[in-house]
Amino acid sequence: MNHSLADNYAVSYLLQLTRPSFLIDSQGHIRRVNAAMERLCGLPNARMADLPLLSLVHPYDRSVNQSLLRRLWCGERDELRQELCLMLGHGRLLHVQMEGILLRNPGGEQHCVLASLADLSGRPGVALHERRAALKFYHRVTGWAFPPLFRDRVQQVLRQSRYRRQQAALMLLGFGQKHQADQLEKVFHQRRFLVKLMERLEALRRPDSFLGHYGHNQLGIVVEEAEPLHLLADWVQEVLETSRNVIAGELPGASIRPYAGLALFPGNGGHFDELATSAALALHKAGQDLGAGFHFSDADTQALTLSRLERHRQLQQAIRNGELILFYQPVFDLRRRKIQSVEALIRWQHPTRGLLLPADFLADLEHLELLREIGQQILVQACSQAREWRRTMPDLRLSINTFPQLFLRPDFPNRLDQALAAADLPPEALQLEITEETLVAALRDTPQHFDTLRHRGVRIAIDDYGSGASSLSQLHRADIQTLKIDGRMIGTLPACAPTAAMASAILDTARHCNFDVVAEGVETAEQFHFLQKLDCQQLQGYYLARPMPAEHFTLFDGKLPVFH
Ligand code: G
Ligand code: MN
Repeated sequence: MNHSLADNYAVSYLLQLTRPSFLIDSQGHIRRVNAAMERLCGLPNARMADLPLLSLVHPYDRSVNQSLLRRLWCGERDELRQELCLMLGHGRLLHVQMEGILLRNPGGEQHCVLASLADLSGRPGVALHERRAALKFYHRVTGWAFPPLFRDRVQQVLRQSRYRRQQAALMLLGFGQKHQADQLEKVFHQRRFLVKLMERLEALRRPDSFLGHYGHNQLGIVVEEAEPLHLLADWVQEVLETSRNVIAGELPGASIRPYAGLALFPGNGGHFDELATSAALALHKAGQDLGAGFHFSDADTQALTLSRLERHRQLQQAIRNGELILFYQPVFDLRRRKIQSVEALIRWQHPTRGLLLPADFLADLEHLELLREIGQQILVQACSQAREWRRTMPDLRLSINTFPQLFLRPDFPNRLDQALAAADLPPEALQLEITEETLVAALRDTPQHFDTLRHRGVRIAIDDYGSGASSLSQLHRADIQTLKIDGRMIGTLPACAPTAAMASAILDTARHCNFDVVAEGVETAEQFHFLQKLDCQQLQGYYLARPMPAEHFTLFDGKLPVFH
Protein backbone atom coordinates (compact mmCIF):
# COMPACT_ATOMS: atom_id res chain seq x y z
CA MET A 1 0.00 0.00 0.00
CA ASN A 2 1.53 3.30 -0.99
CA HIS A 3 1.35 6.58 0.87
CA SER A 4 -1.81 7.89 -0.71
CA LEU A 5 -3.64 4.62 -0.15
CA ALA A 6 -2.69 4.79 3.51
CA ASP A 7 -4.04 8.32 3.46
CA ASN A 8 -7.35 7.22 1.96
CA TYR A 9 -7.61 4.54 4.56
CA ALA A 10 -6.95 6.96 7.43
CA VAL A 11 -9.42 9.50 6.04
CA SER A 12 -12.20 7.00 5.50
CA TYR A 13 -11.67 5.80 9.05
CA LEU A 14 -11.79 9.38 10.32
CA LEU A 15 -15.00 10.17 8.48
CA GLN A 16 -16.82 7.31 10.16
CA LEU A 17 -16.25 8.73 13.63
CA THR A 18 -19.06 10.69 15.24
CA ARG A 19 -16.94 12.41 17.88
CA PRO A 20 -14.96 15.50 16.86
CA SER A 21 -11.82 13.92 15.38
CA PHE A 22 -8.86 14.73 13.20
CA LEU A 23 -5.60 13.44 11.74
CA ILE A 24 -2.24 14.90 12.76
CA ASP A 25 0.97 14.51 10.76
CA SER A 26 4.49 14.03 12.04
CA GLN A 27 5.01 17.81 12.10
CA GLY A 28 2.08 18.27 14.48
CA HIS A 29 -0.08 19.80 11.77
CA ILE A 30 -3.75 18.93 11.41
CA ARG A 31 -4.20 17.09 8.12
CA ARG A 32 -7.92 16.60 7.99
CA VAL A 33 -10.89 17.00 10.34
CA ASN A 34 -14.31 15.35 10.36
CA ALA A 35 -17.69 17.10 10.31
CA ALA A 36 -18.12 16.98 14.10
CA MET A 37 -14.78 18.76 14.50
CA GLU A 38 -15.83 21.37 11.94
CA ARG A 39 -18.96 22.00 14.00
CA LEU A 40 -17.05 22.13 17.27
CA CYS A 41 -14.54 24.67 16.01
CA GLY A 42 -16.91 26.57 13.74
CA LEU A 43 -14.36 26.30 10.94
CA PRO A 44 -14.45 24.28 7.70
CA ASN A 45 -11.89 21.57 7.06
CA ALA A 46 -10.20 23.76 4.47
CA ARG A 47 -9.31 26.33 7.11
CA MET A 48 -8.11 23.81 9.66
CA ALA A 49 -6.08 21.50 7.42
CA ASP A 50 -2.42 22.54 7.75
CA LEU A 51 -2.95 24.35 11.08
CA PRO A 52 -0.50 23.32 13.76
CA LEU A 53 -2.54 21.55 16.42
CA LEU A 54 -0.72 23.71 18.97
CA SER A 55 -2.38 26.85 17.64
CA LEU A 56 -5.66 25.50 19.04
CA VAL A 57 -4.20 24.38 22.36
CA HIS A 58 -4.13 26.72 25.32
CA PRO A 59 -0.56 27.87 26.14
CA TYR A 60 -0.85 26.17 29.55
CA ASP A 61 -1.34 22.78 27.97
CA ARG A 62 1.02 22.98 25.06
CA SER A 63 4.24 21.50 26.37
CA VAL A 64 2.48 18.43 27.78
CA ASN A 65 0.54 17.98 24.55
CA GLN A 66 3.69 18.22 22.51
CA SER A 67 5.60 15.70 24.56
CA LEU A 68 2.68 13.22 24.62
CA LEU A 69 2.46 13.40 20.84
CA ARG A 70 6.19 12.92 20.50
CA ARG A 71 6.12 9.82 22.72
CA LEU A 72 3.25 8.37 20.73
CA TRP A 73 5.05 9.04 17.51
CA CYS A 74 8.33 7.40 18.51
CA GLY A 75 6.57 4.31 19.81
CA GLU A 76 7.10 4.90 23.55
CA ARG A 77 3.35 4.83 24.09
CA ASP A 78 0.44 3.21 22.25
CA GLU A 79 -2.07 5.88 22.93
CA LEU A 80 -2.37 9.41 24.15
CA ARG A 81 -4.84 10.74 26.67
CA GLN A 82 -4.85 14.31 27.91
CA GLU A 83 -7.25 16.82 29.37
CA LEU A 84 -6.63 20.14 27.79
CA CYS A 85 -8.10 23.47 27.00
CA LEU A 86 -8.76 24.43 23.38
CA MET A 87 -8.89 28.02 22.20
CA LEU A 88 -11.54 28.34 19.55
CA GLY A 89 -11.25 31.88 18.27
CA HIS A 90 -12.44 35.05 19.90
CA GLY A 91 -11.87 34.06 23.48
CA ARG A 92 -13.89 30.85 23.37
CA LEU A 93 -12.29 28.21 25.52
CA LEU A 94 -13.32 24.58 25.60
CA HIS A 95 -12.25 21.96 28.04
CA VAL A 96 -11.83 18.58 26.34
CA GLN A 97 -10.32 15.18 26.73
CA MET A 98 -8.16 14.30 23.77
CA GLU A 99 -7.42 10.69 22.88
CA GLY A 100 -5.04 9.71 20.15
CA ILE A 101 -3.68 6.58 18.53
CA LEU A 102 -0.93 6.16 16.00
CA LEU A 103 -1.96 4.77 12.63
CA ARG A 104 0.70 2.80 10.76
CA ASN A 105 0.71 1.65 7.19
CA PRO A 106 1.03 -2.09 6.48
CA GLY A 107 4.79 -1.70 6.12
CA GLY A 108 4.79 -0.74 9.79
CA GLU A 109 5.89 2.87 9.35
CA GLN A 110 4.11 5.55 11.33
CA HIS A 111 1.57 7.29 9.15
CA CYS A 112 -0.41 9.75 11.22
CA VAL A 113 -2.11 10.22 14.56
CA LEU A 114 -5.86 9.89 14.78
CA ALA A 115 -7.21 12.03 17.62
CA SER A 116 -10.73 12.34 19.05
CA LEU A 117 -12.14 14.84 21.49
CA ALA A 118 -14.70 14.48 24.27
CA ASP A 119 -16.29 17.70 25.49
CA LEU A 120 -15.76 18.05 29.23
CA SER A 121 -17.33 21.45 29.61
CA GLY A 122 -20.37 20.06 31.44
CA ARG A 123 -18.20 18.66 34.24
CA PRO A 124 -18.46 20.51 37.57
CA GLY A 125 -15.55 22.80 38.25
CA VAL A 126 -14.57 23.12 34.64
CA ALA A 127 -16.55 26.25 33.96
CA LEU A 128 -14.81 27.99 36.83
CA HIS A 129 -11.43 26.86 35.61
CA GLU A 130 -12.24 28.16 32.17
CA ARG A 131 -13.46 31.46 33.49
CA ARG A 132 -10.27 31.92 35.51
CA ALA A 133 -8.11 31.01 32.56
CA ALA A 134 -10.11 33.35 30.38
CA LEU A 135 -9.67 36.25 32.81
CA LYS A 136 -5.97 35.75 32.80
CA PHE A 137 -5.64 35.78 29.04
CA TYR A 138 -8.51 37.82 27.72
CA HIS A 139 -9.72 41.35 28.31
CA ARG A 140 -12.85 41.35 30.41
CA VAL A 141 -14.69 43.84 28.21
CA THR A 142 -13.46 43.21 24.68
CA GLY A 143 -12.77 39.49 24.98
CA TRP A 144 -9.59 40.10 23.00
CA ALA A 145 -6.32 38.46 23.97
CA PHE A 146 -4.02 40.26 26.39
CA PRO A 147 -0.48 40.99 25.18
CA PRO A 148 1.18 37.72 26.30
CA LEU A 149 -1.44 35.59 24.55
CA PHE A 150 -1.49 37.91 21.55
CA ARG A 151 2.27 37.59 21.22
CA ASP A 152 1.92 33.85 21.42
CA ARG A 153 -0.75 33.80 18.70
CA VAL A 154 1.32 36.04 16.46
CA GLN A 155 4.22 33.65 16.81
CA GLN A 156 1.94 30.79 15.83
CA VAL A 157 0.81 32.68 12.77
CA LEU A 158 4.39 33.47 11.78
CA ARG A 159 5.37 29.84 12.10
CA GLN A 160 2.41 28.93 9.98
CA SER A 161 3.26 31.54 7.36
CA ARG A 162 6.84 30.37 7.15
CA TYR A 163 5.61 26.81 6.65
CA ARG A 164 3.19 27.88 3.91
CA ARG A 165 5.67 30.38 2.46
CA GLN A 166 3.11 33.14 2.77
CA GLN A 167 3.57 36.78 3.57
CA ALA A 168 1.91 37.76 6.87
CA ALA A 169 1.34 41.22 8.32
CA LEU A 170 1.32 42.68 11.80
CA MET A 171 -0.75 45.78 12.23
CA LEU A 172 -0.71 47.98 15.32
CA LEU A 173 -3.61 50.28 15.90
CA GLY A 174 -3.00 53.38 18.01
CA PHE A 175 -5.35 56.10 19.14
CA GLY A 176 -4.41 59.76 19.47
CA GLN A 177 -1.00 61.32 19.89
CA LYS A 178 1.63 61.04 22.53
CA HIS A 179 0.87 64.26 24.36
CA GLN A 180 -2.71 63.09 24.80
CA ALA A 181 -1.64 60.05 26.77
CA ASP A 182 -3.77 60.80 29.81
CA GLN A 183 -6.83 61.32 27.66
CA LEU A 184 -6.10 57.98 26.08
CA GLU A 185 -5.92 56.20 29.41
CA LYS A 186 -9.46 57.35 29.91
CA VAL A 187 -10.48 56.15 26.48
CA PHE A 188 -9.45 52.60 27.18
CA HIS A 189 -11.44 52.68 30.38
CA GLN A 190 -14.58 53.80 28.65
CA ARG A 191 -16.53 50.61 28.64
CA ARG A 192 -19.12 51.73 26.13
CA PHE A 193 -16.46 52.89 23.72
CA LEU A 194 -14.56 49.64 24.00
CA VAL A 195 -17.66 47.53 23.54
CA LYS A 196 -18.70 49.48 20.47
CA LEU A 197 -15.20 49.35 19.04
CA MET A 198 -15.08 45.61 19.67
CA GLU A 199 -18.42 45.01 17.95
CA ARG A 200 -17.54 47.09 14.93
CA LEU A 201 -14.04 45.69 14.50
CA GLU A 202 -15.28 42.13 14.96
CA ALA A 203 -17.78 42.74 12.17
CA LEU A 204 -14.91 43.79 9.93
CA ARG A 205 -12.61 41.02 11.00
CA ARG A 206 -10.92 39.04 8.25
CA PRO A 207 -11.19 35.30 8.79
CA ASP A 208 -7.41 34.98 8.61
CA SER A 209 -6.70 37.49 11.35
CA PHE A 210 -6.27 37.51 15.10
CA LEU A 211 -6.90 40.59 17.18
CA GLY A 212 -5.49 41.37 20.60
CA HIS A 213 -4.38 44.05 23.00
CA TYR A 214 -0.85 45.18 22.36
CA GLY A 215 0.55 47.31 25.14
CA HIS A 216 -1.64 49.72 27.07
CA ASN A 217 -3.42 51.76 24.49
CA GLN A 218 -2.87 49.84 21.35
CA LEU A 219 -4.48 46.98 19.56
CA GLY A 220 -2.62 44.50 17.42
CA ILE A 221 -3.97 42.55 14.49
CA VAL A 222 -2.04 39.81 12.81
CA VAL A 223 -3.12 38.81 9.31
CA GLU A 224 -2.11 35.45 7.93
CA GLU A 225 -2.28 36.30 4.25
CA ALA A 226 -1.04 39.81 3.61
CA GLU A 227 -1.26 39.39 -0.15
CA PRO A 228 -2.68 40.87 -2.28
CA LEU A 229 -1.42 43.98 -0.55
CA HIS A 230 -3.95 46.33 -2.07
CA LEU A 231 -6.78 44.36 -0.47
CA LEU A 232 -4.93 44.53 2.83
CA ALA A 233 -4.56 48.30 2.42
CA ASP A 234 -8.27 48.68 1.65
CA TRP A 235 -9.10 46.71 4.73
CA VAL A 236 -6.74 48.82 6.87
CA GLN A 237 -8.59 51.89 5.67
CA GLU A 238 -11.90 50.31 6.58
CA VAL A 239 -10.58 49.55 10.07
CA LEU A 240 -9.45 53.16 10.49
CA GLU A 241 -12.69 54.57 9.12
CA THR A 242 -14.72 52.37 11.44
CA SER A 243 -12.60 53.34 14.44
CA ARG A 244 -13.03 57.02 13.56
CA ASN A 245 -16.78 56.55 13.45
CA VAL A 246 -16.85 54.82 16.82
CA ILE A 247 -14.80 57.63 18.35
CA ALA A 248 -17.09 60.25 16.82
CA GLY A 249 -20.18 58.41 18.06
CA GLU A 250 -19.05 57.37 21.54
CA LEU A 251 -16.58 60.08 22.51
CA PRO A 252 -17.88 63.23 20.87
CA GLY A 253 -15.48 66.10 21.29
CA ALA A 254 -12.47 63.92 22.07
CA SER A 255 -9.52 64.96 19.91
CA ILE A 256 -8.43 61.42 19.29
CA ARG A 257 -7.82 59.78 15.98
CA PRO A 258 -6.90 56.22 15.14
CA TYR A 259 -3.80 55.42 13.13
CA ALA A 260 -2.05 52.24 12.10
CA GLY A 261 1.43 50.92 11.54
CA LEU A 262 2.05 47.79 9.51
CA ALA A 263 5.00 45.48 9.06
CA LEU A 264 5.23 42.53 6.71
CA PHE A 265 6.62 39.15 7.61
CA PRO A 266 9.26 38.05 6.78
CA GLY A 267 10.40 41.16 4.84
CA ASN A 268 10.25 43.64 7.72
CA GLY A 269 11.12 41.22 10.50
CA GLY A 270 11.87 37.51 10.59
CA HIS A 271 10.53 36.93 14.11
CA PHE A 272 8.08 38.50 16.53
CA ASP A 273 10.34 41.09 18.19
CA GLU A 274 11.82 42.31 14.97
CA LEU A 275 8.43 42.47 13.27
CA ALA A 276 6.85 44.25 16.23
CA THR A 277 9.67 46.82 16.26
CA SER A 278 9.10 47.54 12.56
CA ALA A 279 5.35 47.84 13.11
CA ALA A 280 5.89 50.13 16.11
CA LEU A 281 8.18 52.40 14.07
CA ALA A 282 5.60 52.51 11.30
CA LEU A 283 2.94 53.28 13.89
CA HIS A 284 5.03 56.14 15.20
CA LYS A 285 5.33 57.59 11.69
CA ALA A 286 1.60 57.21 11.13
CA GLY A 287 0.98 59.01 14.41
CA GLN A 288 3.01 62.00 13.27
CA ASP A 289 1.72 62.08 9.74
CA LEU A 290 -1.74 63.57 9.58
CA GLY A 291 -2.33 62.28 6.05
CA ALA A 292 -3.34 58.73 5.32
CA GLY A 293 -3.54 57.55 8.91
CA PHE A 294 -1.51 54.41 8.25
CA HIS A 295 2.08 53.60 7.47
CA PHE A 296 3.63 50.50 6.01
CA SER A 297 7.10 49.85 7.28
CA ASP A 298 7.84 48.81 3.71
CA ALA A 299 8.46 51.97 1.65
CA ASP A 300 7.39 50.49 -1.71
CA THR A 301 4.13 49.20 -0.31
CA GLN A 302 3.46 52.57 1.28
CA ALA A 303 4.08 54.42 -2.00
CA LEU A 304 1.86 52.03 -3.94
CA THR A 305 -0.91 52.23 -1.40
CA LEU A 306 -0.83 56.01 -1.31
CA SER A 307 -1.09 56.25 -5.08
CA ARG A 308 -4.11 53.96 -5.03
CA LEU A 309 -5.61 56.05 -2.30
CA GLU A 310 -5.10 59.16 -4.38
CA ARG A 311 -6.75 57.53 -7.42
CA HIS A 312 -9.63 56.50 -5.22
CA ARG A 313 -10.03 60.07 -4.00
CA GLN A 314 -9.98 61.42 -7.56
CA LEU A 315 -12.58 58.92 -8.63
CA GLN A 316 -14.86 59.93 -5.77
CA GLN A 317 -14.46 63.50 -6.90
CA ALA A 318 -15.28 62.47 -10.47
CA ILE A 319 -18.52 60.87 -9.30
CA ARG A 320 -19.46 64.02 -7.43
CA ASN A 321 -18.67 66.14 -10.49
CA GLY A 322 -20.71 63.88 -12.77
CA GLU A 323 -17.65 63.03 -14.87
CA LEU A 324 -18.51 59.33 -15.05
CA ILE A 325 -20.77 58.89 -18.02
CA LEU A 326 -22.23 56.07 -20.05
CA PHE A 327 -21.54 55.36 -23.68
CA TYR A 328 -23.66 52.92 -25.63
CA GLN A 329 -22.63 50.47 -28.30
CA PRO A 330 -25.24 48.71 -30.45
CA VAL A 331 -25.25 44.98 -31.09
CA PHE A 332 -26.66 44.11 -34.49
CA ASP A 333 -28.84 41.21 -35.41
CA LEU A 334 -27.79 40.08 -38.88
CA ARG A 335 -30.90 38.09 -39.70
CA ARG A 336 -33.35 40.76 -38.69
CA ARG A 337 -31.02 43.48 -39.98
CA LYS A 338 -31.53 45.72 -37.02
CA ILE A 339 -30.15 46.70 -33.66
CA GLN A 340 -30.83 43.85 -31.29
CA SER A 341 -29.49 45.31 -28.09
CA VAL A 342 -27.25 48.00 -26.74
CA GLU A 343 -24.38 47.63 -24.30
CA ALA A 344 -23.83 50.35 -21.71
CA LEU A 345 -20.13 51.15 -21.22
CA ILE A 346 -18.72 53.35 -18.50
CA ARG A 347 -16.34 56.19 -19.39
CA TRP A 348 -14.61 58.90 -17.39
CA GLN A 349 -14.77 62.27 -19.09
CA HIS A 350 -11.60 63.49 -17.38
CA PRO A 351 -11.13 67.29 -17.31
CA THR A 352 -7.46 67.12 -18.34
CA ARG A 353 -6.75 63.58 -19.53
CA GLY A 354 -9.72 63.27 -21.90
CA LEU A 355 -12.00 60.28 -22.28
CA LEU A 356 -10.78 57.34 -20.16
CA LEU A 357 -11.72 53.67 -20.56
CA PRO A 358 -12.61 51.53 -17.54
CA ALA A 359 -9.25 49.74 -17.71
CA ASP A 360 -7.57 53.12 -17.12
CA PHE A 361 -9.33 53.92 -13.89
CA LEU A 362 -11.02 50.85 -12.44
CA ALA A 363 -8.11 48.38 -12.51
CA ASP A 364 -7.10 47.05 -9.08
CA LEU A 365 -9.90 48.85 -7.25
CA GLU A 366 -11.68 45.51 -6.86
CA HIS A 367 -12.38 45.72 -3.21
CA LEU A 368 -13.71 49.19 -2.86
CA GLU A 369 -17.19 50.05 -1.80
CA LEU A 370 -16.88 52.71 -4.47
CA LEU A 371 -17.05 50.12 -7.22
CA ARG A 372 -20.31 48.84 -5.87
CA GLU A 373 -21.60 52.36 -5.85
CA ILE A 374 -20.50 52.96 -9.44
CA GLY A 375 -22.03 49.63 -10.48
CA GLN A 376 -25.33 50.61 -8.92
CA GLN A 377 -25.31 54.02 -10.60
CA ILE A 378 -24.65 52.44 -13.98
CA LEU A 379 -27.62 50.18 -13.42
CA VAL A 380 -29.98 53.00 -12.54
CA GLN A 381 -28.83 55.35 -15.27
CA ALA A 382 -28.71 52.76 -18.07
CA CYS A 383 -32.15 51.39 -17.17
CA SER A 384 -33.78 54.78 -17.45
CA GLN A 385 -32.02 55.43 -20.77
CA ALA A 386 -33.25 52.08 -22.10
CA ARG A 387 -36.79 52.89 -21.04
CA GLU A 388 -36.52 56.09 -23.08
CA TRP A 389 -35.37 54.27 -26.22
CA ARG A 390 -37.93 51.53 -25.92
CA ARG A 391 -40.64 54.08 -26.62
CA THR A 392 -39.52 54.01 -30.26
CA MET A 393 -37.76 50.61 -30.33
CA PRO A 394 -40.02 48.49 -28.11
CA ASP A 395 -37.98 45.29 -28.32
CA LEU A 396 -34.58 46.90 -27.72
CA ARG A 397 -32.63 45.12 -25.03
CA LEU A 398 -30.14 46.73 -22.66
CA SER A 399 -26.94 44.92 -21.77
CA ILE A 400 -24.96 45.93 -18.69
CA ASN A 401 -21.50 44.87 -17.55
CA THR A 402 -22.02 43.85 -13.96
CA PHE A 403 -19.09 44.06 -11.55
CA PRO A 404 -18.56 40.97 -9.40
CA GLN A 405 -18.50 43.32 -6.39
CA LEU A 406 -22.15 44.01 -7.11
CA PHE A 407 -23.34 40.74 -8.64
CA LEU A 408 -21.94 38.55 -5.85
CA ARG A 409 -23.70 40.46 -3.09
CA PRO A 410 -26.61 38.61 -1.49
CA ASP A 411 -28.81 41.70 -1.91
CA PHE A 412 -28.03 42.11 -5.62
CA PRO A 413 -31.47 40.96 -6.89
CA ASN A 414 -33.14 43.53 -4.62
CA ARG A 415 -30.93 46.31 -5.86
CA LEU A 416 -31.73 45.23 -9.39
CA ASP A 417 -35.45 45.30 -8.67
CA GLN A 418 -35.12 48.81 -7.33
CA ALA A 419 -33.27 50.00 -10.42
CA LEU A 420 -35.84 48.37 -12.73
CA ALA A 421 -38.75 49.77 -10.76
CA ALA A 422 -37.25 53.27 -10.65
CA ALA A 423 -36.84 53.22 -14.43
CA ASP A 424 -40.12 51.40 -15.02
CA LEU A 425 -38.22 48.97 -17.24
CA PRO A 426 -39.54 45.41 -17.68
CA PRO A 427 -36.97 42.78 -16.53
CA GLU A 428 -37.02 41.06 -19.91
CA ALA A 429 -35.46 44.19 -21.40
CA LEU A 430 -32.35 43.69 -19.32
CA GLN A 431 -29.33 41.51 -19.89
CA LEU A 432 -26.50 41.30 -17.35
CA GLU A 433 -23.01 40.62 -18.65
CA ILE A 434 -20.76 38.75 -16.26
CA THR A 435 -17.34 37.23 -16.85
CA GLU A 436 -16.59 33.54 -16.59
CA GLU A 437 -14.78 34.21 -13.28
CA THR A 438 -17.89 35.86 -11.88
CA LEU A 439 -20.04 32.98 -13.13
CA VAL A 440 -17.85 30.44 -11.35
CA ALA A 441 -17.73 32.51 -8.15
CA ALA A 442 -21.50 33.05 -8.20
CA LEU A 443 -22.25 29.35 -8.72
CA ARG A 444 -20.16 28.76 -5.63
CA ASP A 445 -21.27 31.67 -3.40
CA THR A 446 -24.66 32.93 -4.54
CA PRO A 447 -26.16 30.20 -6.76
CA GLN A 448 -29.66 31.36 -5.79
CA HIS A 449 -29.12 34.49 -7.91
CA PHE A 450 -29.53 32.47 -11.08
CA ASP A 451 -32.95 31.17 -10.08
CA THR A 452 -34.07 34.58 -8.93
CA LEU A 453 -32.95 36.27 -12.14
CA ARG A 454 -34.53 33.57 -14.29
CA HIS A 455 -37.82 34.05 -12.47
CA ARG A 456 -37.65 37.77 -13.03
CA GLY A 457 -36.92 37.19 -16.70
CA VAL A 458 -33.56 38.97 -16.62
CA ARG A 459 -31.10 37.44 -19.08
CA ILE A 460 -27.47 36.66 -18.35
CA ALA A 461 -24.66 36.84 -20.90
CA ILE A 462 -21.11 35.65 -20.47
CA ASP A 463 -18.77 38.46 -21.42
CA ASP A 464 -15.33 37.86 -22.97
CA TYR A 465 -16.32 34.23 -23.49
CA GLY A 466 -13.34 32.04 -24.36
CA SER A 467 -10.86 34.00 -22.25
CA GLY A 468 -11.77 32.38 -18.93
CA ALA A 469 -12.24 28.93 -17.56
CA SER A 470 -15.90 28.07 -17.26
CA SER A 471 -17.22 24.75 -18.43
CA LEU A 472 -20.28 24.03 -20.53
CA SER A 473 -21.87 22.35 -17.54
CA GLN A 474 -21.50 25.56 -15.51
CA LEU A 475 -23.13 27.57 -18.30
CA HIS A 476 -25.94 25.07 -18.25
CA ARG A 477 -26.31 25.07 -14.47
CA ALA A 478 -26.63 28.84 -14.39
CA ASP A 479 -29.04 28.76 -17.33
CA ILE A 480 -27.01 31.27 -19.34
CA GLN A 481 -28.70 32.54 -22.50
CA THR A 482 -25.95 34.42 -24.32
CA LEU A 483 -22.23 34.00 -24.99
CA LYS A 484 -20.24 37.01 -26.09
CA ILE A 485 -17.11 35.73 -27.81
CA ASP A 486 -14.06 37.63 -26.57
CA GLY A 487 -13.06 40.45 -28.91
CA ARG A 488 -9.40 39.44 -28.66
CA MET A 489 -10.33 36.13 -30.25
CA ILE A 490 -12.36 37.78 -33.01
CA GLY A 491 -9.41 40.15 -33.60
CA THR A 492 -7.27 37.28 -34.92
CA LEU A 493 -9.88 36.21 -37.49
CA PRO A 494 -9.95 35.08 -40.19
CA ALA A 495 -6.18 34.54 -40.54
CA CYS A 496 -5.67 32.46 -37.41
CA ALA A 497 -6.87 28.95 -38.28
CA PRO A 498 -7.11 27.56 -34.73
CA THR A 499 -9.20 30.56 -33.60
CA ALA A 500 -11.40 30.20 -36.66
CA ALA A 501 -11.94 26.56 -35.73
CA MET A 502 -12.74 27.54 -32.16
CA ALA A 503 -15.19 30.24 -33.19
CA SER A 504 -16.91 27.77 -35.47
CA ALA A 505 -17.04 25.18 -32.67
CA ILE A 506 -18.50 27.68 -30.21
CA LEU A 507 -21.18 28.58 -32.75
CA ASP A 508 -21.99 24.91 -33.40
CA THR A 509 -22.23 24.14 -29.71
CA ALA A 510 -24.33 27.22 -29.13
CA ARG A 511 -26.83 26.15 -31.81
CA HIS A 512 -27.19 22.78 -30.14
CA CYS A 513 -27.48 24.19 -26.64
CA ASN A 514 -29.70 27.10 -27.58
CA PHE A 515 -27.31 29.86 -26.63
CA ASP A 516 -27.32 33.17 -28.43
CA VAL A 517 -23.86 34.16 -29.56
CA VAL A 518 -22.51 37.67 -30.01
CA ALA A 519 -19.14 38.18 -31.69
CA GLU A 520 -17.51 41.16 -29.96
CA GLY A 521 -14.78 43.44 -31.30
CA VAL A 522 -15.62 43.06 -35.00
CA GLU A 523 -13.29 45.63 -36.56
CA THR A 524 -12.89 44.75 -40.24
CA ALA A 525 -14.96 43.82 -43.26
CA GLU A 526 -13.11 40.47 -43.45
CA GLN A 527 -14.12 39.61 -39.92
CA PHE A 528 -17.67 40.70 -40.62
CA HIS A 529 -18.00 38.49 -43.72
CA PHE A 530 -16.20 35.59 -42.13
CA LEU A 531 -18.59 35.62 -39.16
CA GLN A 532 -21.54 36.02 -41.49
CA LYS A 533 -20.39 32.89 -43.32
CA LEU A 534 -20.20 31.03 -40.02
CA ASP A 535 -23.81 32.10 -39.51
CA CYS A 536 -23.07 34.13 -36.37
CA GLN A 537 -26.31 36.00 -35.72
CA GLN A 538 -25.18 38.91 -33.60
CA LEU A 539 -22.21 41.20 -34.10
CA GLN A 540 -20.73 44.07 -32.15
CA GLY A 541 -17.62 46.12 -32.82
CA TYR A 542 -16.02 49.22 -34.31
CA TYR A 543 -16.75 48.03 -37.85
CA LEU A 544 -20.47 48.34 -37.19
CA ALA A 545 -20.59 51.12 -34.62
CA ARG A 546 -18.33 52.55 -31.96
CA PRO A 547 -19.53 53.15 -28.43
CA MET A 548 -21.20 56.58 -28.44
CA PRO A 549 -23.00 59.02 -26.17
CA ALA A 550 -26.71 58.40 -25.78
CA GLU A 551 -27.75 61.36 -27.93
CA HIS A 552 -25.90 59.97 -31.01
CA PHE A 553 -27.54 56.62 -30.69
CA THR A 554 -30.96 57.77 -31.79
CA LEU A 555 -29.49 58.77 -35.16
CA PHE A 556 -29.17 55.09 -36.07
CA ASP A 557 -32.89 54.67 -35.96
CA GLY A 558 -32.39 51.01 -35.17
CA LYS A 559 -30.75 50.31 -38.54
CA LEU A 560 -27.29 49.04 -39.33
CA PRO A 561 -25.29 51.61 -41.35
CA VAL A 562 -23.52 48.94 -43.44
CA PHE A 563 -26.97 47.80 -44.63
CA HIS A 564 -28.18 51.26 -45.62
O1 G B 1 -15.33 43.40 -21.60
P1 G B 1 -16.30 44.06 -22.56
O2 G B 1 -16.64 43.19 -23.72
O3 G B 1 -17.53 44.60 -21.88
O4 G B 1 -15.48 45.29 -23.15
C1 G B 1 -16.04 46.14 -24.03
C2 G B 1 -14.97 47.14 -24.40
O5 G B 1 -14.50 46.88 -25.72
C3 G B 1 -15.50 48.55 -24.38
O6 G B 1 -14.66 49.39 -23.64
C4 G B 1 -15.55 48.94 -25.83
O7 G B 1 -15.23 50.29 -26.00
C5 G B 1 -14.49 48.06 -26.46
N1 G B 1 -14.82 47.73 -27.85
C6 G B 1 -16.04 47.65 -28.42
N2 G B 1 -15.93 47.30 -29.73
C7 G B 1 -14.61 47.16 -29.99
C8 G B 1 -13.86 46.83 -31.15
O8 G B 1 -14.37 46.59 -32.22
N3 G B 1 -12.51 46.78 -30.99
C9 G B 1 -11.89 47.03 -29.80
N4 G B 1 -10.55 46.96 -29.73
N5 G B 1 -12.57 47.35 -28.70
C10 G B 1 -13.91 47.43 -28.78
MN1 MN C 1 -19.35 43.64 -22.08
